[in-house]
Amino acid sequence: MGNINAVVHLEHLEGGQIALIGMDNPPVNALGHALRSGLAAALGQARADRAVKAVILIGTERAFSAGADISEFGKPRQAPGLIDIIDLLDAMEKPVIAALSGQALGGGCELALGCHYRVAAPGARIGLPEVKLGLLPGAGGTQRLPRLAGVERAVHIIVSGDPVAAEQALHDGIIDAVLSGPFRAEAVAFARRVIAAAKPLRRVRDIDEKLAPAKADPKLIDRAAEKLLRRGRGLPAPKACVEAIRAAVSLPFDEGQKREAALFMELLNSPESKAQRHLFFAEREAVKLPDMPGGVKPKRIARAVVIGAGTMGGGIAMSFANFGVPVRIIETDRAALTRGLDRVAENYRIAIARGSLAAPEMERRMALIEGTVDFAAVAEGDVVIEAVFEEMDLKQKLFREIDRLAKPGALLASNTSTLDVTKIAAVTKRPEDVLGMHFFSPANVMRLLEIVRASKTSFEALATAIAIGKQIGKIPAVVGVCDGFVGNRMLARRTTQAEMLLLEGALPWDVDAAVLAFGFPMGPFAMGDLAGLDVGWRIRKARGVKAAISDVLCEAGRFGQKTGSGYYRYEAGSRTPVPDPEVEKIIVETSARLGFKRRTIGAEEITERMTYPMINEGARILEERMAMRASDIDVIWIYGYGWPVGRGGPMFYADQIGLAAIRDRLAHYAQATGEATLKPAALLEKLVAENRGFASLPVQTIAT
Ligand code: 3H9
Repeated sequence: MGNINAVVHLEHLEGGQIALIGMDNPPVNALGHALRSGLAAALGQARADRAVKAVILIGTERAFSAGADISEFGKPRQAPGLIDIIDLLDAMEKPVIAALSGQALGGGCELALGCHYRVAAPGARIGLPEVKLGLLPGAGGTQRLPRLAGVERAVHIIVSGDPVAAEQALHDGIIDAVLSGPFRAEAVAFARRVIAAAKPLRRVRDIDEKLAPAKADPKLIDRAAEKLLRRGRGLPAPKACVEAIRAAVSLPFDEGQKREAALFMELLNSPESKAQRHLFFAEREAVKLPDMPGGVKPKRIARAVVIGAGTMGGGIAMSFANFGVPVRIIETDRAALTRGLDRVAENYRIAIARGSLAAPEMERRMALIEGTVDFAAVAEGDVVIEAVFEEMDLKQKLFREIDRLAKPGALLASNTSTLDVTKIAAVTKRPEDVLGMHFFSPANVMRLLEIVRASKTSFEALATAIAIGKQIGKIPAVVGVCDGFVGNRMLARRTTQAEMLLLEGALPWDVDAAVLAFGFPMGPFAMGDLAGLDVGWRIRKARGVKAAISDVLCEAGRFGQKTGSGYYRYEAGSRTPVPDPEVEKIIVETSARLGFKRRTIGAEEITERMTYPMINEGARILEERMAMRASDIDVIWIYGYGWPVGRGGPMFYADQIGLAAIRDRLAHYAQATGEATLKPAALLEKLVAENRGFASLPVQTIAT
């Protein structure tokens, strides 16, 4: 309990010369109202106390502060605001030292920039990640950081949103020292030195030297931002960040700060930021199981085993190695193993060539990946992940072997994307240790990890899978056992509609253009060509299902990029899809053969049919309790399938559009096409009748 209020305390040290203001608002010192008013009161006392010669502002080991309290955005503002506190710091007549440990992010970093000195513990992370919430640093960050780090570095830090380590921050001029040793005592010693030196106060707002290069060369900002803006894929926040930094260069400090505040308010009210803030919390919710008993702890994972050195197995192995976890890949024959390991090495070499990986780092990672053809190596894994061909018999056979060899208590996971994990678990004597860990291709890049809870999976196994996901930089979401789980099950609805649109009158490039315009990085047909059309063709043949156009293309040997033609054609050595009159001919003929009367289909209809049927399936998934919350589905589509972040995921998007409108359009398309899956789901009907959205649904347990 603090002595100023519940989250702030004030201590007098060194005979009263040093006032230490401590922030303790668990878990990460978000700057909510209590913390802000506590700080205002503590600063007021320190200012009034004549004995005080210097002030230290300090947080906890975990966080100096993770910034403004995101859950307060969109609610009425309560004074004092963060800018008021930073103004108080800035105007103090005695030196204020920010002592940064753990995370100093967003408003937390801005608080520190408002102080006269900044010192950090080794390993502290300092940054302005607001752009990832669709915002910009709105409490002076865009004005002060360029004054300390220079415009180029500031553009990089603010527009990427990626934090820097304390050592880098020192190099950039953002902080004054990295203190090793007991942090609090060292910070006090630093304050003593500041008092002894009695130098005039150095306010960041008054520093101008580092702005000079950008003042002399107005294009410098644009050059620094160019690449980062391309990565921002048209979102408004990255552009606004650049505009605010431009204001730091071209306007006096106070004017620049006004410009920053205006841009911040615009972003705060934008639909994109609302969506991105929704995702911030959704990501964290997706791993919370309402029925998880208290005290369940994940097991420690020191070594992983991956079975299968195909594209998936190799990518999964890389995911472990990338985060320092030793991993064994098991293959049945040496040639396949060598091919798999070569592919892994090639992927790393591409990363080096692109400049995203340092050469020694590749060596370190490759050294963590060890291949073998000896199945007995299964015994080494704390987690064993099977990534072989999608065939139930094969997987069951493997799991019998894994059960025989794996160490007691090891987590046993299948990377299946479609098969019933409960049936796989049933062949072992330890179904409680078995679950699905569904990675997305390319597994070393895609962040989504669907964790499939089978009927007997234990809570400990689930907690361990979630912890592994976090350990290797993934975004885990727990789902139930059903065909295609959550992501692929919804994707299948879109695929059906895409094919229907071709039969009814659209062409692949019309559909892809509408999906691109919606914000996806790729349309379904270009995506199909990239993945290879033969994969789905083979699965359909095995299941006795048909897809009129895709089947005809495959029969003609058009498997996509790998054969130089699919829904599009490709020039030799190029990955650029080129519309192909040959495909148009095939489509028109197939439509006619099947008795369709082709019509012009507008972009609006295409967009609706590429999104609403997925939302409908999402509603069925919730009805069947295959997902715990609507927001989990959003997380899956954002991180696994490239749903545009600015639209917050399919279920969030549905709530923004209004469920009644979606229900009506689905009912219309169901009637017009006769397609049964377009019929509005019962849950959708119920929510419309009750005038509610998906966000109003309470969290539920996964049905097992
Ligand atoms: C800002 O500062 C705007 C200003 O420029 C201008 C204002 C005028 N607020 O991630 P974790 C919660 S915008 C509210 O699991 P980790 C989080 O939801 C802000 N809550 O831990 C979770 O709750 P729960 C700019 C927050 O160790 C719990 O804390 N700042 C906030 O893996 C633990 O979080 C950012 O964007 C917050 N600011 O990672 C930083 N931060 O336990 C956002 C966290 O109920 N935060 N929570 O699920 C992060 O990036 C990570 O949380 C952090 C810790 C790296 C700090």
